[in-house]
Formats: sequence, C-alpha cells, structure tokens
Amino acid sequence: MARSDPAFRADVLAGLSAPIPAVPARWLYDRRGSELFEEITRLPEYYPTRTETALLERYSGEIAAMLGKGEAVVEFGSGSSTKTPILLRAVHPAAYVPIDISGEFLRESADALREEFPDLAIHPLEADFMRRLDLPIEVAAAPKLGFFPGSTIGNLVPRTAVDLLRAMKETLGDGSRLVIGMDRIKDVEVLLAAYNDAAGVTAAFNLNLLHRINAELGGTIPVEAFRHRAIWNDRMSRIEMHLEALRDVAFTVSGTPFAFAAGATIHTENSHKYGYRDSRLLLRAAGWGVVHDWTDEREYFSIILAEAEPPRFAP
Ligand code: AVJ
Repeated sequence: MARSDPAFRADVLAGLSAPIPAVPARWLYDRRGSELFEEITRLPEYYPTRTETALLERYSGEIAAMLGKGEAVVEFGSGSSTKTPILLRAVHPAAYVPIDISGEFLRESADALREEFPDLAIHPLEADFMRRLDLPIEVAAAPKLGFFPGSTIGNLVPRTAVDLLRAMKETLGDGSRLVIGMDRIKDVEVLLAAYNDAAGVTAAFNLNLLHRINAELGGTIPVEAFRHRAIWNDRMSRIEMHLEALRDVAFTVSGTPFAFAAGATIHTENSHKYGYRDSRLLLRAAGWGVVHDWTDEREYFSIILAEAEPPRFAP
C-alpha cells in the first residue's frame, strides 16, 4: 500500500458514510489525477482552459496598464499552467510568490519559471492558502497582485468561496488587486459536453479517485462497478461529478465496510458557474470591488480584475 495521508483516510471514511456520500474534490488531484486533468485541458469539449488562456494573451497588456509598477505577483496554486508566464511577461513584476500545499509541485514549477525568467525573484511558499498567510518578508513592501486562474474558485460552494476570497484579501493586504478566472453560465449542452468528453478522459479522472482509495487506503472497491456521471444542477448553478454504482456493491476501506445499491452515487466534485452579476456579488461579499471584467465573444469565461475595498465607514 502506498503512503497514506491521515486526512485522506478521514475524509474518505467520513464521506462514504455520510447521508449524501461525497469525497472532497481535492483528493482527485494526486499525481495521476493532475496528469489526467492536464489532459482534460486539451480536450476539444473542454473550453475553459483554452478560452482563459486566449483572454490572458489578449488582455494581459490591458491588465498590466491598470496596475502600478513593482508589483509582487502572488499566485494561489503552484502555477504549473501556461497561464502564469503570460501574466508575468505583461506585468514585469518585482517578485513572484507561488503558494501551494504540495512542495513537490511548487519546486517543479518554480524551477521551470526560473529558466524562463532568470531575473525574476521567486519566493515559493508551501502552505494552505485557504487561511490568511504571512507572505515572505522580501515582498512585504511591494504592492500585491493576487492571481487565481483556472476557475478553481468554482470548486468551492459560495460560502467557502467567500471565505477563501476574504482570506486572500487578508493575505495580500490593503490596496492589493486580484486577477481571477471564473467560468460563466452557458448552454447546458456545452457545459455537459465539457464534463462528459467523448474520449472518456474526465471519466478516467473521476474514477482515478477509486483507484487511489484502493492503493493508498487499502480499499477493495471494484472500480468497474462504478461509472462517471456529470450533471448540471441548475438550482445550485453548478456541474456536479458523481461516481454511480452500476450494481449493488460492497467493499471495505481500511477495514471499514461500505455498501452501495445500484444507482447510488458518490459526489466527487462541484464546478460552479457564475453570471456576470453573480461574480461581482461573490467578490463584493468578500471585500473585493470589480475593476474590470474581460470576456470572450461567446461569453464562456471571464477574467476579472478586482481591488481590495477599503474598510467601509458608512452607512
Ligand atoms: C480545475 C476545478 C477548474 O471544474 O472545470 C474539469 C476541474 N473536473 N473536469 C473544472 C474539472 C472535471 C476543473 N477545475
């Protein structure tokens, strides 16, 4: 059995026995899951990455023109994507601080960026950015620009998203700005296709969670007894990924028995979609005022520049 994370075990054991069985989405992103997600970003049906990258290529000059000089760019996530260099090339920051919970991903992406930006001061920070953090002392005096691309915010239910955005504001401090990517509400067929790709990569990504439970937590789950399902939950304005039992199935995880009837599901991920005003309200609820919103012709995706609102004094 591979190295097992006590937090993974606790989340799986509690999640599988909950009234609505669910495992937090972050456990989808082990090494294999992250590889599969990279593959998802290149699928023809998966429009978000392509659309956001094109928006950044087109508008990062405009974004940079709205900022001051000598910014420290603070990325929430390790910045392994191709989006980070696009922003860095336009903004010419004084420093770059990638924050990630995985030191391994952090080191890999920092090394890659050092090659492309030999003169840029890079200060990786291994930490959980869901809470307020102390940034490296070297960037204390610089104005901060947060960067949170990828519509990762959509993984979180709105109340948790607001907690995160507020924590980001506290981490970045007064006068800071934030560039954030958010996926828009659109035709359900387009959304469903993006999460039910014809090549089955999203299915493999979702089912990988079961393989991971078997490998790391001594699970006996018959993976072939489950299938990937992605649905649009209109009331919650989100795509949901589930793993659905194809027959009655029983298994153990770390010795604990579980049983799922045919048709029962394990909820594995949410991907919230926001309308134009929804995204503004979400940001405002956390103390961020929208400066500008850039979207594509089809209005599939938005890149939003926000600024930390000063403490309110009236009314
Ligand atoms: C990484 C959360 C932005 O919600 O679109 C893609 C994850 N899951 N296909 C998304 C995902 C299935 C992705 N995010």
